[in-house]
Amino acid sequence: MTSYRKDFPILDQQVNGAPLVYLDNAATSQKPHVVIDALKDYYHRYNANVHRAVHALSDQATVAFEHARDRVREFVNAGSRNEIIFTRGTTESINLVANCYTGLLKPGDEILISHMEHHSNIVPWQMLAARTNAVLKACDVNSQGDIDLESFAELLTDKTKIVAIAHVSNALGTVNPLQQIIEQAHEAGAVVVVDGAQAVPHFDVDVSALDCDFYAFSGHKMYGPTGIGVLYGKEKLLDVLPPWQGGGEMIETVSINKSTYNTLPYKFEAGTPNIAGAIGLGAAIDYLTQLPRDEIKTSEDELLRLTLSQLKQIDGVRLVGEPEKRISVVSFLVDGSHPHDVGTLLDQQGIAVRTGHHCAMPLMAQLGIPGTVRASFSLYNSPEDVDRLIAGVRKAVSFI
Ligand code: C6P
Repeated sequence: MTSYRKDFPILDQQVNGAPLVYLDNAATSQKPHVVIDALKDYYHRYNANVHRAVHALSDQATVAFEHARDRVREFVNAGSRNEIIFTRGTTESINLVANCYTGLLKPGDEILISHMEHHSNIVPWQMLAARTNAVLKACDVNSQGDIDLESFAELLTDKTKIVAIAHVSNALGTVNPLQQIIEQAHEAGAVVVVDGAQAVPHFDVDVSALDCDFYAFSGHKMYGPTGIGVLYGKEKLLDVLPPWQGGGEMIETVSINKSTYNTLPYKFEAGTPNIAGAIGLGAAIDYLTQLPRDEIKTSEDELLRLTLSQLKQIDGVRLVGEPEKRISVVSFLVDGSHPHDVGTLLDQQGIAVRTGHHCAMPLMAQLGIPGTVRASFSLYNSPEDVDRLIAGVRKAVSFI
């Protein structure tokens, strides 16, 4: 297996006296040279605003920005570039949809989510429900960490107008049976919003094959910069949704009392966008798509298998969630200790993990725990990183 570690300059450093083992990839991934170079190149050579001027630099920036949109379209296999809206990230993408549906829901309509969702896929729907007097419902998650499909089917009714569901759980790594969920939701007449933040970094996503209505993701979890993300939406739905933010770029004409709006995708991109971020995201997609993704998935799965089997052998360690299908994310607890203490002891050994509720408090409540220690793997992690983690956990257990 090729090592991709050398592509990521930040990994070549010592933390607390030990070589860095970075296992917090679900929070944000590191950036390869090519992405850092793309950002630098934009600011060094052609920084200018997009779509607004006739001068050469603006033209060059616009071409690069729009090229990034084309790369995103190909990456998720959307039917049209009009369906790709640049946002700040998954959170903003979901907020965009939730805001735009304000005028389309009526009192008593229902929004269905799951207990597994990240707060970004809960709070915007609570706010939408409060604005419209719609009802927010959440299906159960079982103790394995899978969505309870019976509970989902029970809660899905002809009143359900929106189903919002994660493709992959950030806290447990569960890969949800999206195809089935989407088919059932469509039969009930609901649109489906997918939170794809944890999916796109790990496997190919085809929004056309999935037939989801909206798909949200962030650049920074898939080797791109922070502050840039994507909302994919079916063109026929985006066409009828009203814009959510007003300002430059999203308009066609403006008079003091009235404005007409730009065509897609610009109708949803008010103001100067994150130009460097979009260009950096395009570079991240170029980087990812030239790699053997299936091979990388197999190696990430092997790291997951190794970690699970070795953690199970440590007395006092309890794995949280054993979902049917999962990506390389492992949540666990150490008896008699708070996750933060374990995380701190690992950090002292140069191992970066995340601890806490992972912005999934309703999931933690369903599982009856306050939080977990979470190790999340990426394409640059290796079996040596697993060895370091296991040795680190053993040491932490011996201290506690
Ligand atoms: N999860 C984690 O450590 P933003 O912040 O907009 O890029 O992504 C929000 C988000 C939405 N959905 C899921 C499934 C996510 O995992 C995240 C971000 C990070 O798990 C930070 S809380």
